[in-house]
Amino acid sequence: MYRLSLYTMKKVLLSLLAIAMTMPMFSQSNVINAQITEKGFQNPVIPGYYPDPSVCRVGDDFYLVCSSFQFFPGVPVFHSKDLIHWEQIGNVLDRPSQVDLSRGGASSGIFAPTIRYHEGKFYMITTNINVMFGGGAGNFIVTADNPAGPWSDPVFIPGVMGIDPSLYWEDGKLYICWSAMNNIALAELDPQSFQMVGKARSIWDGDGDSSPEGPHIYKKDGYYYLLIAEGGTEMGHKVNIARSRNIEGPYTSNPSNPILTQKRRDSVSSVLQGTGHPDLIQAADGSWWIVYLGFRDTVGKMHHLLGRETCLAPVRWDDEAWPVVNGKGWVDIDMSHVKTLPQVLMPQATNYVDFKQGKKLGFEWIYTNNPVQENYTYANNQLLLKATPIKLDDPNRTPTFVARRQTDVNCTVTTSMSLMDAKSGDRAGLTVYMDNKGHYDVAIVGTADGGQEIELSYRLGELKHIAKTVKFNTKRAVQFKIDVTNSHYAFSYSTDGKTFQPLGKMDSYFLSTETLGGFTGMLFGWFAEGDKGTKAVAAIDWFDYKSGAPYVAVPAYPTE
Ligand code: 6LW
Repeated sequence: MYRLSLYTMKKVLLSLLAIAMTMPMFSQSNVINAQITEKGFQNPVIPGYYPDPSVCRVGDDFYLVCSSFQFFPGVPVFHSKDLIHWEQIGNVLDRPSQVDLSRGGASSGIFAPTIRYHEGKFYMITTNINVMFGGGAGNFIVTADNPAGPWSDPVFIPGVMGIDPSLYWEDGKLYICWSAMNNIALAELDPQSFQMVGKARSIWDGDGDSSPEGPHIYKKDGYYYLLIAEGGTEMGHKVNIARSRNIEGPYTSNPSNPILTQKRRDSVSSVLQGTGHPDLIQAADGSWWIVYLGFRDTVGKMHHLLGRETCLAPVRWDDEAWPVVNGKGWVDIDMSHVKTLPQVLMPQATNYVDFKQGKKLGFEWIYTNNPVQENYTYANNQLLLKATPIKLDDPNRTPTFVARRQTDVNCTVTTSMSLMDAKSGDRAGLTVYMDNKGHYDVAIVGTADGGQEIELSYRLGELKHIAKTVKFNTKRAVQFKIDVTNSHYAFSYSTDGKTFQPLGKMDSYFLSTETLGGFTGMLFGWFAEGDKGTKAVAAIDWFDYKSGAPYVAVPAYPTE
């Protein structure tokens, strides 16, 4: 079902392509740390919904970008010295003038980006699916002198019909390759105007699996290597490679393809599945690495929650000059056997957020579509969220909603908030959010008698249900807590910040990507909504995200 829905989604998108052929961001920095091992590392290296990684290197510094879909700001940028520990240093698309997300629903918007460094400049190229749906040129380039930004406004490239564009420079020429549905296409771009020179040509169909996509071209020892993903971004995802002496082909498949797949006998029961969408990088010491996405089947029964996460593996070149991933063509969560680059730790993440002394939300906080910035203000050491009639459930619209990713399987989220000027129909709270069709909410709601209640509710597709209501007749702050394991989200509330009353727990299974579909992953955030004319304002005091015990994998095929 899930496979079908994603497949159908891509099909619809690509058929539309075929037809088309004829806020100021915030200052606080956020850091994500992979688990440190004396030797080696643990996958994912960037946990949580950070898919479709692309990486470039400048000296000893690596920069990586991920896709972001309907969320704003778009395309998070990370910095690392060792490919293991990454710090988010900004977002490429952090001004509404760079990205129109107004028309898209869940998993629309910004698809896979590529980041490259060329002669002193950074380039990021990606696809805005919303623009393509509108019949426009969806692929665009932005540039920057500093990967932390500011990045330029976009230059769109008409004639590039497809997704997952990538750039390659040689001898003053600039090439673009991309996934054009059933094949990989190549064209030359004018290096200044980024417009197409001549015609696009098909250079490789892949190895016969569905969805040849995510192409990148590299040159090594006289060969052009064309690295792609095939099989679709679900369980059958894999990495294939071909090469040619000529950039335009013909390309010859590696006889040992796929060079990465978890569909092997030894890896099919690993918790890490769906590995694909890769990018290769050579470190300054000459070693080769591959970044790729994978998802963790943590719910069991082949269901995952945290989205597709950024992973890493070492690469060597065999005697026939083909790359070998992790020595065996499959990967693990535990990569402690790997000899790494000298490890350089990044500062700890700022998981506790308050708004004292002018503090604001950091780079890692995201909104759906293009947010209305006036609905998010700071006053009296609080973040104020203005309720609007646009609901969390509404597709293609921007509700008052701001969230961060779930980055641990086990974690606890707590917040303190109050709701001011609430009437019946007004609602503000903390949500466990996959998308507008799937979320679990704990909220303060206004009542007809001018009072307030606490409400636990869910939306799962067409199912909407209020699971519990608790009388709550004070307008002081309430604390909401969510205790998270691989199997459940358990909700509780407190009025003194110490004693929490349980409200109920809900299964993670039903919020999983396999149940709801889509390309994103779980978020925790606040929302504020009401009926027409609402004057309600939610006031947030603080938010605390605490990582729990590291997840201990259960077999992907439970034996019970
Ligand atoms: C992306 C494609 C893919 O454009 O899924 O996993 C699409 N790979 O390459 C959305 O992430």
